[in-house]
Amino acid sequence: MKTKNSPLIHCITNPISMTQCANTVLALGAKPIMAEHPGEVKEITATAKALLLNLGNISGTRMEAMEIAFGEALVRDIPVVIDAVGVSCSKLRRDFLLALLGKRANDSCLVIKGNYSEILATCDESYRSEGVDAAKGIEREEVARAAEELARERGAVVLASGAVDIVTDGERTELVEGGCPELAMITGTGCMLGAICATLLAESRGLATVADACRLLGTAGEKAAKDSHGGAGSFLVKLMDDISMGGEQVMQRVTKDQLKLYLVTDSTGLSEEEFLTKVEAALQGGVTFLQIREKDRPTLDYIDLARKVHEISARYNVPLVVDDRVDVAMAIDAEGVHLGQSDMPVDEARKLLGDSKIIGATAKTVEQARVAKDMGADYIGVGAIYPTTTKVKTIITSVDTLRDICEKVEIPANAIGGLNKDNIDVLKGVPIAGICVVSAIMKAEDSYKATRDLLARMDELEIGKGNSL
Ligand code: TZP
Ligand code: MG
Repeated sequence: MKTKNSPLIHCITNPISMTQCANTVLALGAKPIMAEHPGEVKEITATAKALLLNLGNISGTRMEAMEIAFGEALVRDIPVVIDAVGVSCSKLRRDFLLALLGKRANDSCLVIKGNYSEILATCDESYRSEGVDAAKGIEREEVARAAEELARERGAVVLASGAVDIVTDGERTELVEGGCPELAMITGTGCMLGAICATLLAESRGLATVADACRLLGTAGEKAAKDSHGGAGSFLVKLMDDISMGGEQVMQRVTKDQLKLYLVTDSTGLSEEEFLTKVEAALQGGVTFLQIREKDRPTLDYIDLARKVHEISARYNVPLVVDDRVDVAMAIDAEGVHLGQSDMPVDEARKLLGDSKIIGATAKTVEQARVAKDMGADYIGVGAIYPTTTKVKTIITSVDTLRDICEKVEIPANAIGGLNKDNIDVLKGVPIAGICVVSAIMKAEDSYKATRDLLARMDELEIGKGNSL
């Protein structure tokens, strides 16, 4: 996720990783300023969209500057991330952190970040660890309890970073898995996480954004580890590459490219073997996204079939979502769900599924699409564009409405309904991410060929060329 409006991020941070933090802010499309002279920070913070205070390698000058900048951010309701580096090994830093927190009398946006030891030390004066790294063998549960208590007490979001990151506002706690040991191989990756948090918070406040920041660094780290073959130097270079070039990709639960040719399955009239063979042929042909849609199947059978489809789709690295049924999606750990207007509301589903799962929504108007997006949908299915022979309660949606949705709602939209290679020319020039089909592939004699033909026609017409918003 790149920032949209290049916000200015004021970072007062340690010199060890200052360049990395500045580059991280830049990589996300924002502007860093690392000012720390006590005589200028008030003025600088006043113009910033977020403030990062990192207690690493603290100095008297920076402490003074941080107090002034923090006061200014509180007055101006600017989001602040305090990275509690070293509070578990330094009484000076711990006392300073608590003094800072004591100055905050409003409910401004505040994130308190630390590794497991630092969060424990913030809560418990007697807790100590050696150096700035977290002690080994700390129970995650214990940290989660401390983080939740700290979040409630301070009215803040607390991020306890570790092998599993804990993000909590005291009411809700999200665990973010991912990342890799290589992130600890070089200095400053924790500081970079603080910089990512501050940057993203400049445009979107809240717990979900902090969790997104963790996910972004974790995913970029995993990719960098694969590409750098164990070298610490090249790991840092690759990590910066992934944050800058892949940032957008990393943050999205589903990319436009993945939505290009979206197959909604239908097992009607097919044996299980025929059905699975067809689905696999479509995947071989290049289907980029899969939805399992079974209307009349008992739950037990649905789960069984969905699990089999998921085993296949995983081999092709294609996301699988389940139509309507959040429970089935959870049971088989699918990549997400697709929800219609009379299904579970997107925000309720999000609570059950967590922040990492894809939620798609059906919309037939700009208003419906907007509501779905605001509730946390990742993409929209719009249709039916043409009358459909598939069993579904739907009405026709015009291409004009589809275009309107694409232009006005900032998540990818796909067209659906009666689409096949001979009639998708009406979609040329409409900024959709892709198309969804059932019959064009499921009812084809040769699903592999049908998929290839559809993709070829889409390329001819330049449909799904990543030109949607
Ligand atoms: N929603 C709107 S149209 C449709 C759904 C699920 C069915 C599309 O099927 P087909 O066979 O591609 O027309
Ligand atoms: Mg549905």
